Amino acid sequence: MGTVNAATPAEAGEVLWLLADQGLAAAGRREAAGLARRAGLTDNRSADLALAVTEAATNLQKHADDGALALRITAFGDRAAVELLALDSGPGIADIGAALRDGSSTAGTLGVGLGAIRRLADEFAIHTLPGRGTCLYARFTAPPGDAAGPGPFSQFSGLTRPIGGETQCGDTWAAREERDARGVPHVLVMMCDGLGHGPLAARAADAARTAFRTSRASDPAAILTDIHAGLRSTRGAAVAVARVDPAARQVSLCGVGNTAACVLGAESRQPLMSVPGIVGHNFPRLQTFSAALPPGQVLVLHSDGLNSRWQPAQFPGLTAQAPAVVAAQLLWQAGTRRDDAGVVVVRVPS
Ligand SMILES: [Mn+2]
Repeated sequence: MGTVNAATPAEAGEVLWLLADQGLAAAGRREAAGLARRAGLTDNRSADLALAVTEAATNLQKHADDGALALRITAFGDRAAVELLALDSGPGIADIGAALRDGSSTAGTLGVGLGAIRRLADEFAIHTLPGRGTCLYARFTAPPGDAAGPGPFSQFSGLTRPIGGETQCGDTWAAREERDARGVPHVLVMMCDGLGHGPLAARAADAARTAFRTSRASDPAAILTDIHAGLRSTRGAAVAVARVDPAARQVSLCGVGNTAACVLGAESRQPLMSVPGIVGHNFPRLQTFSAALPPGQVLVLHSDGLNSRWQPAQFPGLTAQAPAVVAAQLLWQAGTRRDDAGVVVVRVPS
């Protein structure tokens, strides 16, 4: 079954993590301006992004016990965007509707507030957990046009964060939508945890992304076999590859080593198992597991930098959110800073 169209790939890129401290707004604006230039945002959109970063940073400093901004460029084909995530372990927002109303700045002084961030961004989302924190997401898309609403940006996304003290991350993800010879679409997704951390783990992660990108296979076990070949000269990794068939609402996953995967519902978590081994070095007999992907549920793959004891009931409303928000909230709430952490999420349009 030949692949005729490998459209809409997406990969983990560099994520700029900025921890909340006194200089957060200025540092955030400086990094955002650099990303806006590289992504090709117009001057007006770059200014809008700077305003959003300022407000998000001020919110974190005033209200959060612990918080961070994450900024990155996301590209799908010829479309690029700058994405802003603001994550915190603060009290949460009791009344999001009120917080989003014009003029109700949570920062008190700027007078722009969350409502302004929502108005400025091409895409905006917020997910709050009372007593535990808030995840805010805003996307600023470069010309030829904004990509708001349904489209590749809403189908899959992920997030990585390096272990404390490192800038390079050994955890990575990649995803793409393909069509088979009859034009039927499916989504392929990879989660990779390079052994250890630091530059050598990041090198294994790079090799896994390259092998995933260049593999012509469309079956998880065959793609994983290609990744194994691509990782031979690296220190190796735990890798899982999944295929989502939207029409059949079916997921199949083939994984080697310690990554986690599940179909996540509002109150359910259906695990998909990996087998022990090290991709690139100690390649076991592969096994592929399948599960249904019911409407309203999402596929989640994550590294062992997230505590596997998280429960769906701890995240009310999360499965209704965009994949970028699901990934970010899970990483922030269940991730450890003592290891690289990575999450990737696939949502099938209902
Ligand atoms: Mn790890």
